[in-house]
Parts: sequence; C-alpha cells; structure tokens
Amino acid sequence: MISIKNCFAVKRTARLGGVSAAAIMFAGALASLPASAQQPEPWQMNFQDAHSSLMEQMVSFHDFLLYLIIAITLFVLGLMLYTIIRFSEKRNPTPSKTTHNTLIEVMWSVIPIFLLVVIGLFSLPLLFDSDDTVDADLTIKVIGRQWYWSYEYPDHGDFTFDAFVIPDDEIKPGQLRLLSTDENLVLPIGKKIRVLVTSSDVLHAFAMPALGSKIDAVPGRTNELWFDIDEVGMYYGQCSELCGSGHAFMPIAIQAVSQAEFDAWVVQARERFAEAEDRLSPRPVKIVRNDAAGDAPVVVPGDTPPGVAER
Ligand SMILES: [Cu+2]
Repeated sequence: MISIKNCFAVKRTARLGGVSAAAIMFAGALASLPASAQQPEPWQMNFQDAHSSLMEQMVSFHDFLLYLIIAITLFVLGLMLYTIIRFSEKRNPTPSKTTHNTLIEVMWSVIPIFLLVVIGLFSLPLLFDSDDTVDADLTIKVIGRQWYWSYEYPDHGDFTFDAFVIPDDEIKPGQLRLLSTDENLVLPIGKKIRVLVTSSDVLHAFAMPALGSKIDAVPGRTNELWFDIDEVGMYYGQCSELCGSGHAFMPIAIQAVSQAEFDAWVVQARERFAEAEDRLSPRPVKIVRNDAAGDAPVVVPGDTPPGVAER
C-alpha cells in the first residue's frame, strides 16, 4: 500500500511547479488584511465563534436550550431532594396509600408538551432555514475522496482543484498542523453560498464549525447546504465521518475574501486550473472486464463506487 505521506509528497511536488506568479501576488495582497481565524483551540470548552447567520441562530438556540435544561434539571433535583428528606422512614413512618392524583398527572403531561412546543417554535424555523438553499449567490461543489477534497466552481467556468493536508514536515509559519491545506477553498464574504457535497469513494462529511455546516458526503448522491461568511479570514474544518486510515488528514480550509478579491482570484484560478487534468490526483477508475473475449481488463476513468477504485 502506498503510504499517505508518499501520496502527499508526490502530489505536492507536482503542484509546486504550477503555482503562478499571480497566485503569489494574490497571497501577498491578502496578508495585509485584518482577518479572523477560526480553528479549534486547546482546552476549548464551547463552540468556535459564529461567522455565518445560521451559526449565530444555532448558538442562540443552543444557549436557550442550555438554560431550559438547567432549569428542568434543578427542578427535578429539588423534587427528589424534597421527597428523600420529607418522606424518609424517620419523618414519615406510616406512608400514605394514595395511588392517583388527577391534577398532578395532567400537569406532568401538559407541562412537558408545552415545553416541547416552545422548543419546536425555535428549532423548526432554524431547521427550515438551514435547508433553504434556493436563491444562492453562488454554488460550489465539494467532493470527498480518500483522503483529500476536490472543489469545483460550476458558476465560474467549472474549474476544479484538489486540496491536500500539509504534511507535518512541510508546515511553514502561519500554517496549522492537520488543518492547513495546499489549496484553500476561496469564497466571498456576505454571499449566500450553496455547497453541493458528494463523495467518489466512501462516506465522508463536510464539517465547518464556525459556519454551522456539517453534512455527509455520500457516494452516488448529492447533499446540499448553505452558509454566508461574515468576515474575511481563514476558517478550518475537518472530515467528520470515519473514512479510512487517512481520515484525520483531510482538513477543509476556507479562505474568505471580499467580492473584489474573489473575482480576482477566480480569474487567475481559471487560468491556473484550466488544464488541470494532468495535475489533478488520480480519480477512481472503473475496471471493465470482457471475459468472453478473453481480453485484459480495460480501465475507464470515471467516478465509480469503492471496491473498484485504484490509485
Ligand atoms: Cu473523509
């Protein structure tokens, strides 16, 4: 088996030759901007800061639920303590034989129903909003592969490229171990971005905590989600579905830029990735057998399910 490290080394070497002067200039121009960077922190106890409108709603909903749960837990704890103390054998030597109390039974049915309805009033609009991908400003396609991500920009000339994790021994200052990638998913801020997510081999999951996004990448089917990004900066996520031995090595790095910078990036990216076929990583291939003729198997390029994949 080819080690993951070797794959990356081959891939990285191929890629370095293709970096154009425009890309370097672009990176230089971005370095001067104030930016947020959303990534996991050591001993982090809560969410990353919210940087999409959906994530802001999710955090509010989460906080509301937390207060509700604390109130319910304290109430039940109080009832239990009262029962334990007030009705102990010492204080209550002759127990009551009461078996029914209509008022209490109605209350312990109606109050939880009421609470669930209140939760539903907040959660259902959020659920519908997160599913509402219509009227997006742009669409991108994300394809999970063992073990890297491919990104496509169908609205901008349909160019495509791969993003690989930076191996530990190639990390440069400013890059993050297991989070930085050789190519970023560059996106404009303040736009409704529809993301189509699929996979070419096994189950992966596209997860971006600061943007409130997580959805499975399923071979043979397309899932979709949307987000908008409120601030220029870097946003890091990871594959969140155990997808094989390289699962920990396929991070997602989103570089959020202004619309003008995005337009400039698209122009140079279209050029850079235009004839990318030879520089893209090997896609899974389909092996067609023609046993009747006794021919050797024919290998046909194309996205095919696992089991027939060959790297
Ligand atoms: Cu994966």
